[in-house]
Amino acid sequence: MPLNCGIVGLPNVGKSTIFNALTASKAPAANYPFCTIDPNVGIVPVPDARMDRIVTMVKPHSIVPTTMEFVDIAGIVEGASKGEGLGNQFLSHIRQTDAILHVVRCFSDPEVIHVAGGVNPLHDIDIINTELLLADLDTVEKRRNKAEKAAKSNSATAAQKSELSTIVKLADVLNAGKPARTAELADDEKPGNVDVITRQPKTSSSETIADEARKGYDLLVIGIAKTRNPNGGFSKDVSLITKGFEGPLAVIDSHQSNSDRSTERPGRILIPVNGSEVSRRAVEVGLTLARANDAEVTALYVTGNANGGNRKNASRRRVTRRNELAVLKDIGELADRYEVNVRSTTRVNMAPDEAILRESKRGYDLIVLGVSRRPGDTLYFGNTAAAVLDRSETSNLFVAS
Ligand SMILES: Nc1nc2c(ncn2[C@@H]2O[C@H](COP(=O)(O)OP(=O)(O)OP(=O)(O)O)[C@@H](O)[C@H]2O)c(=O)[nH]1
Ligand SMILES: [Mg+2]
Repeated sequence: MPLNCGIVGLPNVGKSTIFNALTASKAPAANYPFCTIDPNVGIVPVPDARMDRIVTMVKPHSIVPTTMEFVDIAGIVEGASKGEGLGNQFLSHIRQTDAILHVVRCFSDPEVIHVAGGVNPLHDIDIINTELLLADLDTVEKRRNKAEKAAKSNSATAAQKSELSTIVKLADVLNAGKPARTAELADDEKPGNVDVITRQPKTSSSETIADEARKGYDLLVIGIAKTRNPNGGFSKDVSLITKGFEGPLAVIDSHQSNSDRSTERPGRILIPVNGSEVSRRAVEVGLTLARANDAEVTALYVTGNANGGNRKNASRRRVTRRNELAVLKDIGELADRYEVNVRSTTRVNMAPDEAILRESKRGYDLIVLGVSRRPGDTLYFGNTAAAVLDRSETSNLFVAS
């Protein structure tokens, strides 16, 4: 669902002018207050450099950028919540939007009328905020009576009780002149259920992504700032986003700071392989990235401890060696198809996580690791992936089918 954004402010401050600039529309914008009465609506595609970059890599058949809807709302004046100007008409239009864009006049132009007497941005901001706050207080007080009766009846449900406690907390902050979003609500107290304007976002961004992901996608790619939990494993946000998503996952654990973003192209990519389906998938993803970034790839063959020095294991080692040759041959053929140069290397007598961590110190920009998801509330890809996540100093991309 595209987001929508309501444009609010005093009359004649330039809301429709900004709306026209944002949406390339021709809504009337003229030098008299209340030029806009019925809201103007415009929908625009949202440009995104990250999407452009993905498009150059995967060359999709169609590209559908997300959109943003702007709603240019009638001007608000002092006393609007009590019926001044266009009164409460504007409120229903603001309540239907996800975000509020507050336009404040800072230009001085004697030709353009200022409804509050003179240009004073701080005072103007205050007028609008106060009107929104008073409108919210009105809404909350209207709901309070009904909520009190419902919560105090013998058959009151938990939802009815939490609605009343939400309303009481909202009324307290609004009466103290603070916006509804400053109320400290418990997890089950949802301001979204009480239709206030100065509200908090209904959910955290991780929950919003998780809700969207559950609708069913063929691949969920997660690239967020905090992927690691300081006590080990993936962060709470990563687990929250992936909870309930059952399809293939790609989790990017970036070790670059924001200021490094311009040099984000990986130049050397390490792909641990062992012949499993998941590691082959990681090879395909790694080769795709390498081709798009003109990067070098090293395939690291890891075998667990089957290569151990025990002489009795000689025949097992021969099987392993055959497996290694078959895997590396397969990668060589894939690399030819992707037109990427691949170097291969093997580390013997070493657990896979040790082998990967040791090799990763040789100046790689990215490790692409094929993994399988294990059941549970927190995201867990097994011991090898956990060790790489906790200890590697390189950025990682975990690819799970
Ligand atoms: N000098 C100057 N004039 C501006 C600027 N922005 C808007 N205006 C003028 O201000 C007047 C009002 O602009 P609108 O965009 O209609 O303002 P509005 O906030 O939509 O007004 P209402 O719909 O009446 O609430 C118009 O004559 C605009 O040309 C600006 O940045 N500088
Ligand atoms: Mg207007």
